[in-house]
Amino acid sequence: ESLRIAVVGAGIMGADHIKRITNTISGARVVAVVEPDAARAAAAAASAPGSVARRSIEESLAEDALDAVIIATPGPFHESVLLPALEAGISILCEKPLTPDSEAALRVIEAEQRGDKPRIQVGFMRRFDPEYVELRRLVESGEAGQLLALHCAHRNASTPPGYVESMLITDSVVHEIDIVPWIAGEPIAAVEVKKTKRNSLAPAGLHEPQLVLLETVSGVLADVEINVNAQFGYQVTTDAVFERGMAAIGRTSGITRWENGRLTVAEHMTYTTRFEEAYDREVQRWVNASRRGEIDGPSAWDGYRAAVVCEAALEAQATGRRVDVSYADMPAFYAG
Ligand code: ISE
Repeated sequence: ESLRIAVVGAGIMGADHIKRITNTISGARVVAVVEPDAARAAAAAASAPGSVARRSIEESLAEDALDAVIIATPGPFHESVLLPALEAGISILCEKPLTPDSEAALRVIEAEQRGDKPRIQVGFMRRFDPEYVELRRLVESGEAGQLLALHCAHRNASTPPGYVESMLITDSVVHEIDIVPWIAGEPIAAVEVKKTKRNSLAPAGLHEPQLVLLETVSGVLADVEINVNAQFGYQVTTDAVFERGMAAIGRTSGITRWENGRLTVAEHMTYTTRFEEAYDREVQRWVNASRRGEIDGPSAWDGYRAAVVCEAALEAQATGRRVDVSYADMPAFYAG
């Protein structure tokens, strides 16, 4: 029996996951698409033969025999889907961020702990990108000595309508906020934000690029250039500085062409292609784990920790000060 999934939200990410599950992933099918925009809902349901369009998660839970849900709405709308899905005891893949703030994240964690085991996996897909996995292994192996610093660049061609300054942190840098402690093997202890000279091509009210400095408990510093109106394309790179050498991931590796006196290499334009392999691996592993009633990736606790760091980063962004980060104690529920 294949995993019967409802996809909530048929925007860029929801539509991408629907296609992925229908065409690439084995052992799962989309049975319902929950999307209030009728045109989007119809287009999405058409790309998943046999699925129906629903207006709310409640309606889908009542009408469809669901084993699982993928939540791909914007972050502020996650909690209202997470809570009924937890109540129903189905498997959950929740796109990042779990919730934009830590209070909501704690409510979700409390609700999850009323069940017998973790059901929520958070969509921090970079953990499934082959190069990130290699970098993590290099740190763990100690082969290059200790990790000392990370230089991260997070560049988007442009921002969608409605993208405001706080989203630099809660929507974009949240990826580095998850992946830096994962690479370093220890949590973030403090954060600082500096604004560099403003790109006049950014929409009104958005002062960026910004430099976000994440500091881990042992003092590894990660500087993140968040630069989301970079025009040229989509680029996410990490340079790692070790005691004995360096490592770099995320370099442009598309087709190389020589013509008209120029040398060009194709660059990605957006995350759905840059991280395609990561998304495919993430969703396949989540499907496989869901069929055993488990998760296989970042948990709601990771989502909570990211929300805590995001809050500190928003304060640092607003005040220009260095802000310390402290977390609640991890419940034993999440220790496995
Ligand atoms: C978007 O929501 C993502 O998650 C992308 O990975 C990120 O690069 C982009 O900045 C976000 O807006």
